[in-house]
Amino acid sequence: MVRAYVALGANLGDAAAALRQAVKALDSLPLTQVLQSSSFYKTAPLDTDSGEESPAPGEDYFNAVAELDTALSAPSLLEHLQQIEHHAGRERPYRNAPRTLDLDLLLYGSARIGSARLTVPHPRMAQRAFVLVPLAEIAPELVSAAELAAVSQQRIERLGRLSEQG
Ligand code: A4P
Ligand code: MG
Repeated sequence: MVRAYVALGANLGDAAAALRQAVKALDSLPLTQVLQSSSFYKTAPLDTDSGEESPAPGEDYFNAVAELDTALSAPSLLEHLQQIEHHAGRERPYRNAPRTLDLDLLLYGSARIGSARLTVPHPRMAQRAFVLVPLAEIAPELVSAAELAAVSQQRIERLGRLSEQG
């Protein structure tokens, strides 16, 4: 089994429901179980190329992070994540477009992967409060105080635990 972390994001439709559904779908993947998931967070949409808050159109995001144990390979896990996105009605009209569900593989054990389809650790995770704050909630040993301080200007508001969401 490999310990993996998946970032969940949504800012179209009922985003909270999309995240709740996604955690269930992750837990239903073959050879995989969700050990814990973070609170939901309401976050300002970021243009992640610049790391600045984006003026681009779009609602606030709901974000969370889930911790998994999986015996799937990393490429297979990515494929399953994309299937879950697809089932949630994800369309990709353009980069950083609003989305019903985005699932990013943050960490896959201690693996370093740099293939055409998959980069792990996720290359932009260190610039994103919407990843680091929920990750630190469930795996504090993985996020340093310096990393959190570096993204402290980004707007992020903690909502309830998953189990408390409607
Ligand atoms: N890919 C490579 N590595 C990975 C990985 N570790 N996990 C490839 C997931 N996918 C990975 O992703 C494009 C391609 O990345 C995939 O085909 C896969 O092979 P995508 O999900 O199709 O497209 P995207 O999400 O629009 O692009 P990208 O680069 O994933 O965007 P980001 O970086 O995910 O940013 N603001 C807030 N507040 N909250 C958010 O959740 N999300 C984004 C999207 C922008 N701003 C946001 C948020
Ligand atoms: Mg993505």
